[in-house]
Amino acid sequence: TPHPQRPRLGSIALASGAAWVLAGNDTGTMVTASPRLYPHMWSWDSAFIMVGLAQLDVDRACREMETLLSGQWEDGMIPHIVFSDEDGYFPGPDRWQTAVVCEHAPARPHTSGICQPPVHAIALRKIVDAGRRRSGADRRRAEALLRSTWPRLFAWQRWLATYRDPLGTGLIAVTHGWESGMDNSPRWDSPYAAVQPGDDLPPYVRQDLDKVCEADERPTDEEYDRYLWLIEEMRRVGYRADEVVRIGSFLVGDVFLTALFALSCDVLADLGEESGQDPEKIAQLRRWAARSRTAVLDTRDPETGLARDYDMRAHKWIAAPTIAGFAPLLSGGLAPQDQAALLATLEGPDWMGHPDLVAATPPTVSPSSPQFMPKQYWRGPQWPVISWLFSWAMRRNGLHDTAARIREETLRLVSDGTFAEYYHPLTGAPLGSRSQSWTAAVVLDWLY
Ligand code: 9WN
Repeated sequence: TPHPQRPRLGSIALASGAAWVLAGNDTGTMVTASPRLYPHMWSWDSAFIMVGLAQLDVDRACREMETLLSGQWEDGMIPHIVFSDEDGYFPGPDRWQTAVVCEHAPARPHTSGICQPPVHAIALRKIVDAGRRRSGADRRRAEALLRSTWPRLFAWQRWLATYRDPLGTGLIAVTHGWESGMDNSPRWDSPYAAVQPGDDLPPYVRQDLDKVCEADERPTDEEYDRYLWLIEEMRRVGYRADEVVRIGSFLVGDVFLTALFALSCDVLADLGEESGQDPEKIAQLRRWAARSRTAVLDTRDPETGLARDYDMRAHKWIAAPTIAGFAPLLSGGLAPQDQAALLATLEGPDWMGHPDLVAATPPTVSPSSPQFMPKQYWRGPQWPVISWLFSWAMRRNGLHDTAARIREETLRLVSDGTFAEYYHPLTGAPLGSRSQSWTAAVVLDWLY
């Protein structure tokens, strides 16, 4: 192998290391996204964390869901951050001021005012399955969580369908790059280029840079000005969902989030059928799933077959060579020959099969592209959690071989035991935060 110097832990050491990471980041009510860089609960992180916790302790996984939903807004939105009482992350509650300016936001816990990808139905699925595999108290706890949580997750999917489908096609829009979870992906370069921070952007001090090894693993100051400006725009309209979509400088149909929306609608509909929920709501979820699945397929570039985001402000397609191009493999519905072609692209020499990769797992940007930056956050590194998501959805869609390969290769990548946020695809070096909870969580799921 080209990198024999990389340390490697066996499965048992790796699983116990992962359990230690989750225990170490647990405040009692929430497992923070990471110890220093992210001392709060992030929406989509928490879902993956629940997937890991479900393998260790069903009751603890249920409590994580309850903590997340204690921050749900009255209109149904699950906010992208539920804040702990820790300091050390900017922007914090003082900057967001959601409870001050928005009637839908809870007074406590403090929350941010934007959302993140809807992967929570997957977490509920995992908790219910873990509870059912065990017996007695665990099973009852998980079934009770299913009953209490299902209507809340339905309201969350409905919020996205109601406020975030401005074209009415099922292509779900984000109003901030943070909502996509892939903050500085090249996907957002052109829409961000059109965002002009106002002279009246209140001053601020970043707190993230001293918590990673090197500043160039994180977004730039110019990017941060735009991130903060969009929040300022939203704060000024009281985070009203319709107003944000109407006035915000950033409005992009996010094909990756749309695929996850479709997938989650179906997963939630399945759980609804199993637990006797309102048939009309279940049918509604199936309709949303079908419409958004089609919307994902309709974004495909006729030449490459890759799915694309759509800039709803500039009225143009965004063709960046990123992992989001493979969104149809998450939401399904491809014709057999199209599915085979997209899989061949993913496994081919521009992506997982690129000869310089240490581990054959999907990088966030194609290493063959001039935009590829191997150390920079969402501009090239491999993110174990994204690999898990593809692997899980592919198994669900019957793509077992690729799913198994991604699992095996990602486990090899993370066997250094640092549980890093992301990894350098050409050296395997850990990057960003260490002891990142969602990395540990997905490793646990894979090893159980
Ligand atoms: C902003 C917590 C989050 C992840 C995102 C990742 C990063 C935050 C940041 O960390 O975003 O939300 O400060 O960079 O991009 O996907 O949920 O792990």
